[in-house]
Amino acid sequence: MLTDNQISDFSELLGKDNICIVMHKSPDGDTIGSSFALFYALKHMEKNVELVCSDEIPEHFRFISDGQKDFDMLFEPDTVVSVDIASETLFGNKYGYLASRVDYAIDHHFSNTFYAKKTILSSSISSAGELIFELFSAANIEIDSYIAEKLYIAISFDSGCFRFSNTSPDTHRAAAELLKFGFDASSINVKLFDSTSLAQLKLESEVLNSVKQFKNNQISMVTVRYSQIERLGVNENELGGLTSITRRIAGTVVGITVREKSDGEIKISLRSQQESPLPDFDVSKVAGKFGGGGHIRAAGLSMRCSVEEAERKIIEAVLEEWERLYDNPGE
Ligand SMILES: [Mn+2]
Repeated sequence: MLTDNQISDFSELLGKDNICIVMHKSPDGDTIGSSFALFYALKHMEKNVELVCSDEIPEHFRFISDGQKDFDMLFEPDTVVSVDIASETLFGNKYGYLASRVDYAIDHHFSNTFYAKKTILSSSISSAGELIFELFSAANIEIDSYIAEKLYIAISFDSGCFRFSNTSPDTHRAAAELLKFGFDASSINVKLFDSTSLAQLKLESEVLNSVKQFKNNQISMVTVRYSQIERLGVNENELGGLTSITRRIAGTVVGITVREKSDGEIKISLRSQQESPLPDFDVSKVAGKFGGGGHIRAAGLSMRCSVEEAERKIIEAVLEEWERLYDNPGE
């Protein structure tokens, strides 16, 4: 449920003009879908509005951006709005300078660093798409099938097609409202979740072959080296699925994906999924120790060191938190 403050901040935003909407770097289905939905809603209100993203839209997400690949600043904005961006570093390089002048951040990450003048944050909600759906409803903004489809994509993407624990009755209610517009949800979900290139499947099988497990196989760590990505010809933009590959190993409570990028940076994704009565393993807490962030069950960070060192540091930090939580509770 939205607060009165969130609703009044959003109506204030609706009173502005010359608006620039910013997506996060390495754009995903949520930031693209929600930003496009907001963009068209503001366009329908006859606002001067533009969309930017520091990185290119990966090919498999271009059905969300209507084929658009990159974004140029078309005019100097009076108002800057970020969508789905938890912290300044996630603005990326090209539009990183906008991070210091954001008027409204619309976000659902509890690790949000409050970099914006006003932050419309709902950290219990599945996606920026669901939050924007709620804001549109509260502000009586009329949506059409185009906008509905973008919001549905955003919600389905971030909720893992309604499988992740961030999926609430409200998430389903939002999706149900949006589905009334009659777009082809089935083909959207196939594109988002079931379509993988052969090269990517080969990479996944190599990666799973080298899985390392700890604590009775409840912690799984996989490592992806840049040389593998290059050899198999997988597009670096299309590696999003690897971040949750450990989820697919039955029995995994904490999943770690260590990925070496072409520039040598090491990107680490952390995922957790525990069933009660185990207390939650908050992966954003571990990510935070290395300057990263995210949610309780999905977080990320990056390091500049060798792959081996990154593996050692992250497993050490995860084991430390594991032992505190599960092996020596109450200490
Ligand atoms: Mn999101």
